[in-house]
Amino acid sequence: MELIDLRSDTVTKPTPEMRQAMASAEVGDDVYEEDPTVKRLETLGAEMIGKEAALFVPSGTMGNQIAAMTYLTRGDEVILEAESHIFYYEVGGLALLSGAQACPLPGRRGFMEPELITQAIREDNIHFPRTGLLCLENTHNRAGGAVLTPEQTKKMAEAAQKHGIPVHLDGARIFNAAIALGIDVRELTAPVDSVMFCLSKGLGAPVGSLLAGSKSFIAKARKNRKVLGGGLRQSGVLAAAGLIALEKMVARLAEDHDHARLLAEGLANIPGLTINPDEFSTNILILSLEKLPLTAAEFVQLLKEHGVLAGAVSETAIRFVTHKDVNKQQIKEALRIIEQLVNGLNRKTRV
Ligand code: TLP
Repeated sequence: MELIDLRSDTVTKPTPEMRQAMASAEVGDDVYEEDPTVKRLETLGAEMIGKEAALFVPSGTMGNQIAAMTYLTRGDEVILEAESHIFYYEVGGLALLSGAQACPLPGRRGFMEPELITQAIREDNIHFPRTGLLCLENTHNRAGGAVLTPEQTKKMAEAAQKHGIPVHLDGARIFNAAIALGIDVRELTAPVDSVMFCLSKGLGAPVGSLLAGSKSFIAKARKNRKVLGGGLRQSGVLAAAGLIALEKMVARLAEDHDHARLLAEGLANIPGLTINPDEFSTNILILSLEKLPLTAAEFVQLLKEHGVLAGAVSETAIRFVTHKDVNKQQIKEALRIIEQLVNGLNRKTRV
C-alpha cells in the first residue's frame, strides 16, 4: 500500500535535479568560509529575503536558537506567542542555550496585540529581567499555516523596536505567506531585524535553513553556529540543493495551497468533521474531530492503517500538510479514505 503522507512538508524528498546538483557541487571547507556553493546560497538567500547577509544552518530549530543566542544574555526575557514553534516545539532551547525565560502572549492566528507586547516589555527595575527579544512566526504552524500581513508584522515589530528591542521572525514557511498574499517576500521581512527560513520544507531541499540579518548580526551568529556543532565542512553538497529550492521551487508552493484548499473543502463536506476552509490559506490544515467518538491519536492510527498519514496536534484535532510529493489524485484518494472511515464511525455511534 502506498502511503499518502500528509504529516508535514518536512517529508519532501529532493528532486532529481537537486540530487544531480548535489553530486556535482563545487565544495570547500565552510568553517574556513571556503565553500563556494554555500557562499552562493547565502548570497542568493540574503538577496531574496532582503537582508545584508545570511548563514546556512542545518535546521530551522538551530537557526532560531542561534538567533536567540546572538541577541540574548543570560537572565533575559523573550516575548513570543504562546503557540509559537520556538516556545512550543524547540525543546526548551531558549532556557537551555540562551539562559533566557519566555514571556508567552496569547495570539490570534499568530498576531499578538501590540498593546499586549508593550505591556509585556519590562521596565528598568532591579527586580525585573531585561526584555531582550520579540519573536514572530509567519506562517504560523499551530494556527494552521496562518499568514501575517506586512502591516501586522510592522505593528508588532514596532511595539518592540521603539523600546530598542530586536525582532526575530521564525519564517520557516515565509515563502508560503508571500505566495498566499501575492507579494514580494521582502515586504514581510522588512520590518524585522532577522529572519530564519527553511529550504527543507515545501521547497524540497533535503537539509537546511538560512538565518538572515545584518552583516554584524550574521558574523556573531556564525560563531554561535560553531558552538552548537553546526560549523559544517563540505556543506556545498547540501547548499547545492538549497540553491535549486530557492531558484526553482518557490512559485510551485501555490499548488500546495490549491491542494490544501481542495482537501479542506472535501473535509468540510463530510458529516462529523469540523473545518472551515476559509480559515486556511496556505498548506497546513487543522481538522477538529470533536464530534467523533475517538481521540485524535486514535484517528491518526486508524488513518495510518488505511494508508493516510497525518499528525495529532491536540486531543481532538489533527493536522494535514500538503507538499510537492502529494499530487491532486492522492488528495482525492485521501478524501475518499477519510470519508469512508468517518462514515463507518458515524454508523457505529448511531447503533
Ligand atoms: N516544524 C515541524 C515540527 O517541528 C512541528 C513541522 O512538521 O511542522 N519553525 C516552524 C514554524 C516550524 O514549523 C518548524 C518545523 C521549525 C521552525 C523547525 O524547523 P526544523 O524542523 O528544520 O528544525
